Amino acid sequence: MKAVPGLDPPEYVDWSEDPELLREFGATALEDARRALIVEGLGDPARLRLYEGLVRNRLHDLQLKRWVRSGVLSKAWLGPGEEAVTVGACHALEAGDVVGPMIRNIGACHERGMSLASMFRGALGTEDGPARGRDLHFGDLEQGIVAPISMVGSLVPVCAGMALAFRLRGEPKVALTWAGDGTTGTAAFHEGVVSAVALRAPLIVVIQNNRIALGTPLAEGGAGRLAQLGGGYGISSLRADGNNVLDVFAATALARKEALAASRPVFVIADTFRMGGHATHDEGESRKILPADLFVHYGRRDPVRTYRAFLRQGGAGGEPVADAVLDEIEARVEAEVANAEREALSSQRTARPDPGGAGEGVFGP
Ligand SMILES: Cc1ncc(C[n+]2csc(CCOP(=O)(O)OP(=O)(O)O)c2C)c(N)n1
Ligand SMILES: [Mg+2]
Repeated sequence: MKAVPGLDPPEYVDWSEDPELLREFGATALEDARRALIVEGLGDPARLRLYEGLVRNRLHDLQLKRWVRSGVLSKAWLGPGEEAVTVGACHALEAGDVVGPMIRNIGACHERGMSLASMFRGALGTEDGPARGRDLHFGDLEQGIVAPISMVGSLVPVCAGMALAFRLRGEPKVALTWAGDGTTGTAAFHEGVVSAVALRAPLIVVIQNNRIALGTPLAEGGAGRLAQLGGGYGISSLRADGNNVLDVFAATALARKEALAASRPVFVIADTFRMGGHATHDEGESRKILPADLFVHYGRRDPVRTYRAFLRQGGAGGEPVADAVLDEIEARVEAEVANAEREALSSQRTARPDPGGAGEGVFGP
């Protein structure tokens, strides 16, 4: 896909296909026999839907960044380089499952059914947006999307409760939430996982290790600690390459099976890297804090471009996909983003929130 200099990380602007990395991508997806069965059994339409989801997630974020640059928004929380962790996990779920995305997983909203226009209205805080202009933490419970909670870790007990409800009602559904590497240190994360174990709730927690929490890099050896985390709770941890959408998909599909069959939570530990900042305001700081070679390493493994190149080449049970097919997907999503942008900007002009209604729908002591 086309890179946008100044908006995309420089590593994506300079990106070129590397046969060795494509070989590595296919080998990772097939390394585990059970995952290989899932990946090889994915039909071409499902493989292309994964690509479409990655492109939509990337272009959604680029649109928000454009708005920051042009002064429409003051700040945006984006996830360049981490899209496969969201898209791969969402696509492994079934209808009726619920998701609890955090800011880095906003792609879960569109991949689970929200329109981009609604999401952009949410970002612009319009009265006709999902939070009616109150907050940018939005979801849509009718579509099984729990709005993010600002306090990190708090979605783990919430989703544990939802998973418990599914088990008590005898419904074969799971709740899935994401927790960053930093979030795994919170009391809420621990309480949520311990409750899910004790109450036998079919919960999936995707631990999204992007190696940093705000401005604090994951300590040396931290990835090893995360990989061991499940052992402490007596539950499985399925490690996944967070830049490989097929691997995240297959690991999550296995986690879903286990969570339902054994009525217990399962971790998927996805290793990836934050190519941007915590938000748009500290991208430069990130480049100072984190070693430059990490940006080079993960930049070469852009989850969107690498997957596109892998699809073109064919492998892991898939036929080679023509450039025209992939270009058409990108053009369709670009048009979707452009239409959604127009609709949301129009709402910004015509549907400003009424300050008099600020207290409506707010619950508190
Ligand atoms: C309980 C709580 N403490 C602190 C914060 C401020 N804060 C917001 S995001 C963040 C870092 C989270 O890091 P991580 O879990 O690794 O997720 P990432 O941002 O890397 O995706 C912090 C400290 C918060 N929102 N909630
Ligand atoms: Mg992190």
